[in-house]
Amino acid sequence: MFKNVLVISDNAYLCKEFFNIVRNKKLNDTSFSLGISPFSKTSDFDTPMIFDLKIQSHIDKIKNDFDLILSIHCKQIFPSDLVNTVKCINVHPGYNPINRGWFPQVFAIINELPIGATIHEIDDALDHGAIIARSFVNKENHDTSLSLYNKIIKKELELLDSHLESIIENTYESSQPEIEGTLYLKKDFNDLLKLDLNEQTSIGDLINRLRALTHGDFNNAYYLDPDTGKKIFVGIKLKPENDE
Ligand code: 0FX
Repeated sequence: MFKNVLVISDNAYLCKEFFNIVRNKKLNDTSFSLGISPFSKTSDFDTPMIFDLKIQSHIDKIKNDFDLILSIHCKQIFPSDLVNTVKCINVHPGYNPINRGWFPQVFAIINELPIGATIHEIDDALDHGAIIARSFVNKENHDTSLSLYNKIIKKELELLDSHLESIIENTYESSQPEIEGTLYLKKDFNDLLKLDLNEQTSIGDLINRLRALTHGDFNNAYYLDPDTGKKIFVGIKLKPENDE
């Protein structure tokens, strides 16, 4: 049974929902603390500690004070020293090993792959360790990055709700990913953003690219205005008939 859990995150919404799950479960023998990265806004979180995983004294403090680290969208890479000393578990917004890495729903739309959410042990590679729980979400042809992301976040919280006790009690079963899968990085996302006005493509591929890059108010896809050289941001609106 783990007694001192560090929840480390850079996602305020998921943190809030996670601590609601913890409160509802009345896990009285375990204490949960919150840590965030130095680049996250402290005021978005409820009294967090700040941990920079590049600073050895911060890593040593974590190793000393906690017996389980739960990463819920923490944007820092976990150093080997940490993952090989303390049990580290990650909640990933993709179905491992199909959708490893950065903004997985974007690549699931572009590459027409299924997607879901995964809870897994952290090892030395990204989104790679033994799988504790995973589940697909219903990806539809009119999903944008945002609508698909919302389904995945909901699924992550469902998985946490149903597996938290077995994780805390250290009684969960896990299995190794079947294959290595594909790992997408931030650079792969950035490489998708600029649209070449002269590129020949199918309407299907163009719609997929635009829905993969449409995420609320984010200025993602753009082309350069041939007259002014200015970036013109592009998004797409999709609505199935009879959908309100
Ligand atoms: O916290 P998170 O939802 O997740 C990201 C990675 O996708 C994930 O693999 C990693 N484990 C985690 C630590 O960080 O990221 P976010 O809150 O920065 O962005 C949420 C979504 O917003 C993202 O999936 C796509 C969209 N987005 C975000 C940014 C910053 C955009 O479409 N454009 C952007 O510039």
